Amino acid sequence: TNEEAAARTAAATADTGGPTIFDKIIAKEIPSSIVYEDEKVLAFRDINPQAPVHVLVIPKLRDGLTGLDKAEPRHAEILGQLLYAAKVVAEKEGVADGFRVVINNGAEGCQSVYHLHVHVLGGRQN
Ligand code: U5P
Repeated sequence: TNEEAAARTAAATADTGGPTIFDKIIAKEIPSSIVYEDEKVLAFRDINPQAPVHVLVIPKLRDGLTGLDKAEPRHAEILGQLLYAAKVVAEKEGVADGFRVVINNGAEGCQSVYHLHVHVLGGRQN
């Protein structure tokens, strides 16, 4: 039934706190097109772009931040660094005058990778 299919999808995208594909991207075991990197943050092109510019900005250390809903006061600094990096990415990609920043949260928020990531989307009218 549709309900069973929905339950399976939700389970498949549940926040288990386990490793994600982004660990391998951070470790460079999986190649990615890196746009920006510093000590704390990695930004790389989304493998399935939804806009001409579609970059994901992630913390190198997840530190419990499977999703934004897990944010604690100790995460304030990295959260600010991610947003600042999103601005740097937009400038580097030439879309600083028009871009969107999106964080999907939870199965019902269409989150599919449980390592906090900020989508930077630009390059066309959003
Ligand atoms: N994604 C990648 N590389 C991967 C796996 C996933 O770029 O190896 C991207 C998906 O294309 C998707 C995003 O846009 O990660 C996860 O977004 P969300 O649906 O969890 O917000």
